[in-house]
Amino acid sequence: MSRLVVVSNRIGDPRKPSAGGLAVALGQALQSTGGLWFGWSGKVVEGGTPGEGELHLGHAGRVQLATVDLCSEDHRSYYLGYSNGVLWPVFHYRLDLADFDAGFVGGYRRVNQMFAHRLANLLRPDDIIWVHDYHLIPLAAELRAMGCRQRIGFFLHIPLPPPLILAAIPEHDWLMRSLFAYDLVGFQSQADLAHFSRYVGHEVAADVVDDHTFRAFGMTLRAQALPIGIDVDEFSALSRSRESQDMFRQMRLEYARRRLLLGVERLDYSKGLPQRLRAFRQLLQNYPENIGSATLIQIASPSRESVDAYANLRQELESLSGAINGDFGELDWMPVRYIHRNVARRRLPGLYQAARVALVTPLRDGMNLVAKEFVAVQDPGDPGVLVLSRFAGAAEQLAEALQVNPYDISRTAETMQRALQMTQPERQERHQALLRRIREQDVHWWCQGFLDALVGPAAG
Ligand code: ADQ
Repeated sequence: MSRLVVVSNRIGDPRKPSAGGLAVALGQALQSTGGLWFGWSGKVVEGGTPGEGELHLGHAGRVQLATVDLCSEDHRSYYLGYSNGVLWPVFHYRLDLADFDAGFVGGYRRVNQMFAHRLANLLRPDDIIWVHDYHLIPLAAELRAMGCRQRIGFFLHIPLPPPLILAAIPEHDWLMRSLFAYDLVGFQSQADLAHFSRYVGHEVAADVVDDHTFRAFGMTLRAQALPIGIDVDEFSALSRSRESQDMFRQMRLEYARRRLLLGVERLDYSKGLPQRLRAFRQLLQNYPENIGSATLIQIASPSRESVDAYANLRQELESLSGAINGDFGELDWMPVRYIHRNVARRRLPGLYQAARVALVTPLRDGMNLVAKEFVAVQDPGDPGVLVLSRFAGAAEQLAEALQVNPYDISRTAETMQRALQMTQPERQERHQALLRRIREQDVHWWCQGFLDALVGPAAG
């Protein structure tokens, strides 16, 4: 059996429960082949030389770990600058937030070259290489330039926007050309795949052989939509942990007379948080029976705080939630609990179980795993309701959720009300259908599906 090599910006220790379903699934795939996981160590070396990160080798069980440090300049330009200040906003349709002229692309290219050099020395001829996400788009092209002939696949965890949005990136042609160095490119949704097909058809005049096969620059690429899932059993097991059950009991006690609506995400402008708070305000205004009862718990964990757009968003959320509490709160009831902290992964299931409604209303999201985690741990006899943005990748799979356009504040408020009032039989029926799909298309299905497509017959 060939060895699997996973490359991602950050690597997780697959043995730790805090690692999450993706790390667990990749960890299992890596364990079975005695594989290698390569990525940034998470360490930033002040004043080091750009493009010269130290390599560290270690082990997690049978998995070999190889990590590289970044110097502060590479961290600034590759990670904060190009990955999170250009690619992240544009791929989430936010051209207004992209910082195109700061010259970050040099650092992005340099770090990809450095990763390729460090990795190439560790590769064996029959390795299968799986590269993850927008930080590493040009990695395969760099590896190929160094003579690597292994099969290389790429999975984009965030959305791919329509061609004219993508084309606003000054280096879009270089980025998209780099994708052709992969044998297989995976997207989260059919919509992303359709954008890719249109882009390469128009901008590159690629030969679109069929829905999944594209020829350009003398290379052939397969592209596929393969929605990422969660590890349902692992997450359900977590819901039986003491920490999770303590959390559930605490919440039930504290909010015994309330109906909880819950939002959980990283604090990010793609997640639609200001719109969600405005819709919640309208819920209280338009349906006053919720006053004294409906409580929104909004967890928004700190993320990329040194990027300006994130600091502004934090202020906006504090002011919106403060205003709702000031206008509607009572001595014994605060409508919004806004918490700018991480929740330990072991406690999350208990929080999901205590909520009557989950609000997953991003303006744009590659997939959104919170939606799936919420469904996975509901009590099938008395489940909560998922309110889901039609602009999350998960919306293609989760048709039985109550879907909303998060920009439409009053309809979102109406849908929150509908979710709060939904009868038990309707909740059960929707939940059953959602859970079935989440189980069928879980993270192991996703992982195996990608690897089968990657090692399948050569694209030609
Ligand atoms: P993210 O944007 O980080 O990931 P998401 O899929 O919602 O988003 O969450 C990933 C994990 O983080 C989940 O397991 C969730 O439980 C956890 N998490 C989120 N907020 C948390 C919080 N405040 N406290 C504790 N845990 C929290 C990117 C893409 C997504 C895509 C994933 C996987 O942006 O669209 O679903 O990758 O491909």
